[in-house]
Amino acid sequence: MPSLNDYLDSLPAEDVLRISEPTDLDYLPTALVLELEKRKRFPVVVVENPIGFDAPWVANIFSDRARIARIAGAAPGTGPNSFNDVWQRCEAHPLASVIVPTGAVQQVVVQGAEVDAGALPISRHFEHDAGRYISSGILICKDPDTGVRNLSYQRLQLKGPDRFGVSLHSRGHIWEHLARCEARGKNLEVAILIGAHPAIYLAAAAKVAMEVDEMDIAGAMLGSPIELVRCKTIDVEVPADAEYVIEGEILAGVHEDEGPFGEYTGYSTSRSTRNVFVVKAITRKAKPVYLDIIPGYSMEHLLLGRAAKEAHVFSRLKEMVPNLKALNYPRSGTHFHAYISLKKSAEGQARHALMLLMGLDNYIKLAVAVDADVDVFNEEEVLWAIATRFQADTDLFTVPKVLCNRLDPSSVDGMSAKLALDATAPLDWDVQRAFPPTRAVDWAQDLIRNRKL
Ligand SMILES: Cc1cc2nc3c(=O)[nH]c(=O)nc-3n(C[C@H](O)[C@H](O)[C@H](O)COP(=O)(O)O)c2cc1C
Ligand SMILES: [Mn+2]
Repeated sequence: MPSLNDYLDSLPAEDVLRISEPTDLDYLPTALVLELEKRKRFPVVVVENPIGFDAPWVANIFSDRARIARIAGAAPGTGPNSFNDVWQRCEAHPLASVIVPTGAVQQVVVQGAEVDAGALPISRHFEHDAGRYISSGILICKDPDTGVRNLSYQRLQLKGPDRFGVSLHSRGHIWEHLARCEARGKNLEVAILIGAHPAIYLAAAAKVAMEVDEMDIAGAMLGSPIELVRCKTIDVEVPADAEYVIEGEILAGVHEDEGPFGEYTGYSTSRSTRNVFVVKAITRKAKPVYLDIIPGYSMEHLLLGRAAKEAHVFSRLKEMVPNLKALNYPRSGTHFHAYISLKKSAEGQARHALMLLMGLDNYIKLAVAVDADVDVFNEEEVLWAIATRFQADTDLFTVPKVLCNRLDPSSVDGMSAKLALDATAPLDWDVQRAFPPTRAVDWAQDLIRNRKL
């Protein structure tokens, strides 16, 4: 089973920015990644010698769509064998993981009074963050009723050698598991996975049915079952080749202040379920690599959060709208805007698609439909379609007071208004786009290629 190191070794050298001089993990790597983003550069960043820690630190793996496609074994773009195609296959045919007796993740085991979570190279990201945060921890737990495993991300604020604050603000499956445990007066056993093959990270970000184990989707993506080992102190299994695992429990009925933390909206927020995770053991490889995810409004946080969702929503929507071409959640909308293109075959179809889209994902506040000749991944083209194929008195509709994501600072009582724009042209439109003829475009493309322009 490939590990994080196997993945890093597979990257072309030009995709990786290595920093070998001793570097402070507080704020510096986050600032570097965000400055690179402004310059449209998205390398994987490796801090080889973080000051005060004895393990290398890596981030920014998920900041590039083509890289995400390669992780899943998919081709870049929206053509055949695209990420959406591969994701759909893996979701339809998950591969059950297997339990093995030993794993590299347990080469070093620290328990009891020896536990010191602060010794992990956990960075500080944003100025107003309450402290050092694990933003890349995959929380693995089991439904106390069915035993079905769940993987999801929850931010973890380091509070002491064996204590973290944690926010289950998305009200996801782990929130439900905890509620079920609390009803029985029990804590929820959780293993925090830090560092594994990025396919496991892509799968953990998926919102699939509660009966589906995200680990099995990762297995399908890698084409072989994920090998798991049993944790030392809790009844949870973790990838045998992981870098670090923190074993412990989320306490039933205990709440403490947590946050603020820089969230994907681009704002610092204290909104939190204020839960508490207590560490029982830390296991790791003899030479681990710490994987971080730059949080906030960073490209990797947004792309990781949306890759599987986009594929899932796209395939659900295409079941109802077969002539759907593409779906993009543009970065500018954090997770609140979505653009679709379709080859309309009947008037009213775009509006039908927009209603379905907003129904499939309650985060969406603005949905825009354009014709198939418009590239939804190019935001300027989408705005051009709005400029030239859309009239605000007839081509939009709004729905007031619908369930939304509470991290939207403009939302009111967990609700927001939904806005849909139909920027498709009428079917009988006789307006021609102005393009040079194909032979001229071919000539220009050849010249650019030959002169390496
Ligand atoms: C990098 C990253 C960080 C996240 N942080 C949190 C968090 O702090 N709290 C939370 O409730 N959800 C967070 N999420 C969202 C959930 O982890 C995500 O929606 C997940 O797919 C939910 O899984 P589930 O459907 O199994 O509940 C985060 C997602 C990503 C990609
Ligand atoms: Mn789940």
